[in-house]
Amino acid sequence: MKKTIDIAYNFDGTRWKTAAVSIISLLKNRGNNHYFVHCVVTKDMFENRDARKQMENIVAGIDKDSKIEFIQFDPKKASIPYDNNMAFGGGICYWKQDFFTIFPKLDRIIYLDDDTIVLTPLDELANIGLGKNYLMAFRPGQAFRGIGDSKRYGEIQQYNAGVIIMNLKAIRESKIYKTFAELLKDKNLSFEQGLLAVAFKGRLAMYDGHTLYNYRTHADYATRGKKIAIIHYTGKKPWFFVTRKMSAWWKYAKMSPFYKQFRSNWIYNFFLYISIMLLPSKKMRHRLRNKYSRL
Ligand SMILES: [Mn+2]
Repeated sequence: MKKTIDIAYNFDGTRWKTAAVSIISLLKNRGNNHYFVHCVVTKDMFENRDARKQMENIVAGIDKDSKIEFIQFDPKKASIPYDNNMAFGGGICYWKQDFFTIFPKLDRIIYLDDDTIVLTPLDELANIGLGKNYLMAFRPGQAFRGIGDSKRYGEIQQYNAGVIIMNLKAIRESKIYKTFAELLKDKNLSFEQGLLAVAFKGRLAMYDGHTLYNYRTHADYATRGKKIAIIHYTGKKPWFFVTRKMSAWWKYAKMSPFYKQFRSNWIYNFFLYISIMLLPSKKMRHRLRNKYSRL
């Protein structure tokens, strides 16, 4: 019997189309696997029936044995206070520490950011032994906001939070999640990366067999000449601007019903970014980019 692999995404009503592109790449490169794509979403996304239907059609159109579901996340029930404590002004992609309760029946889950492209079947990640580890991830990451902040915690494993395998069973059984809220009071910890790096200290495994391509780090260092399994577009996004490996993203965007919209938005965003580059302050550029970018 073929196994279905559980995958989780987090997104809101503004990022579902890019999540769809990531899901297309996942399904197109599924090999012999099928996926159950669990989308943990905001209220606005959950209530967007048309968007949900379109995503369901995309999945059914590629693989009828794969499934997609939508789960509305309630921040009030979270293990950490989300309001007034947003590391980067967002929040949606910082919910993964609550997966142990969002998926009460699953023993493990593979989490993918919406800005990833999956180029290989993920059965190896789905089957790898996690042992006592709560989390398995790829290098590198940024668990602390600044250098020197790690003194309090000693040697902490930095990891990339865009692609992770979570040992939900171990997290539930150990009740380690009870430490999250207290740890998050330290403002030097970046939201989920810092929180989990510290809470899971000594139980955070690195997966070096596969290769995650993280364009913001040195490509050659990250891949070491190995085949790229997953591309994670940290920093600037291929739907906004010129990025390394952007052709891989556009290949799958082209298979989506949103291609023409992505294309015209990209042209608009490109010129927007170019004009914004002339502005003197980083804060100002960031604010205008967020306000006027089209997706
Ligand atoms: Mn990301």
